[in-house]
Amino acid sequence: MNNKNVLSIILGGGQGSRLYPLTANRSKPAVPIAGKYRLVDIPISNCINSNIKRIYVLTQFNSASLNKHIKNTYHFSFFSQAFVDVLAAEQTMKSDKWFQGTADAVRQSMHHFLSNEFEYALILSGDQLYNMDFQDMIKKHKESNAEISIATYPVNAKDATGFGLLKTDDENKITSFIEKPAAELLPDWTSDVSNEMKKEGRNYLASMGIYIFNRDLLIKLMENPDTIDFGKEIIPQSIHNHKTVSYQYEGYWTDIGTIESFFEANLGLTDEIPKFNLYDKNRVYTRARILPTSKISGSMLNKAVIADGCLIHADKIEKSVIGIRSRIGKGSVITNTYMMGSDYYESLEDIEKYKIDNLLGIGDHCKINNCIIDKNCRIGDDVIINGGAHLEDKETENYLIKDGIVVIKKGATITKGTKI
Ligand code: ADQ
Ligand code: ADP
Repeated sequence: MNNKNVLSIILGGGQGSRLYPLTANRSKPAVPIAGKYRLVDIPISNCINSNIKRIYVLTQFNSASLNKHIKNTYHFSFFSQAFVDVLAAEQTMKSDKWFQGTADAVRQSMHHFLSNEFEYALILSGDQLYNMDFQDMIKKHKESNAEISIATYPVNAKDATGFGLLKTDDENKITSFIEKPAAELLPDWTSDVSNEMKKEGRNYLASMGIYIFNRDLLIKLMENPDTIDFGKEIIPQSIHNHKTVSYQYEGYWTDIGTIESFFEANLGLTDEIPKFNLYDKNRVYTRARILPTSKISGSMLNKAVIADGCLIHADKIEKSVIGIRSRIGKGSVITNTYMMGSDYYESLEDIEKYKIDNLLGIGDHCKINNCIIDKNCRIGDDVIINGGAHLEDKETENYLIKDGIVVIKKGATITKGTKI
């Protein structure tokens, strides 16, 4: 049964500047993660696993890859009312501007949402890694007669300044809220969290940017064109006039909006027991590509996550995620690296015919460490890339260094013998 009460709205991304250069030519929801998925597969899969199957994805720019991915992945029966639709910022008679912020994105798309029957709008962020049962949140929302619910997560002082923080009364009603407070304000924002959280120093209740709004209230709040963001305006302005409750979540949840957090979240999948578990009864959906199995020769693999269709001859792959159709040559050593893989194979005939020097993938005798390699890159033989704190932030035509992580841009060629 489709849940007719709930409509899901995924905030797929603003300009995605913090994930640049991964977002140079694609919208944030289309960024590849975990070797074979796209960022947007996470919130969509959480919705489907929670039996919420009417989903809009709002995005600031319309990338062909996002549309193609959604179209090729989420097929629902002709007889069902389920859908996943991408709404990109569009010019209309009323508005000729891009989405100014999260609330503005929802406002500009309200006419699409209102053509559906729903009681509750579930608003989600598109750049988070987690596995959550939204039905439980909706149940608590109804039981508490709330007009707004916010999912919350205890965080430590280091992380607290990057989030909206809130305080609640004994009945989980939110009594105060501040968006990304300065560090000196933190002492005023501690909450009475469980002993386990206290032990970890996670004394602040952060908004996860996951909201439930009652339909009528959402319509009313969207009437004011001066409110641009949920965190900056809508939530702080609403908590005193509309019952807003906290739904405290204690599972694994992480924001993957920056290169550093994106890198860590991907490499985290190589842990013996990853915090985000893909080997679970709740599936993460993605496009079924019908690729051959991976073929590996002479390699020592340790904590390696290897997607479908790879051809690997490396000496060693350690603590790395290797994406679909990756090719890695003989004698290469790959550590702490997320290689996204390729969109296609290069045929032996083409290599011969066009005398291709730098083949798709990683060549022979390379050493790659602390690196993100976007799709369709060509890394020649004997290349050494050693990311780490010793490297300064920098950008060239082919790569960018951010927080010690070397990001090779999509389709870049790093010629034989290069050292970074
Ligand atoms: P941030 O994540 O910093 O804080 P924001 O940049 O507004 O907030 O992004 C929220 C989500 O909306 C992200 O998935 C982002 O990609 C997307 N988004 C941003 N602008 C958009 C636009 N114009 N169109 C479509 N999508 C857009 C928010 C809350 C905090 C909370 C954190 C939790 O404001 O209170 O603590 O989320 O991560
Ligand atoms: P991104 O992952 O960067 O968002 P897209 O999804 O737009 O990229 O591109 C992936 C698609 O592009 C694949 O389905 C693949 O068929 C096609 N493609 C890209 N480059 C080539 C190429 N050089 N030869 C053949 N197909 C290609």
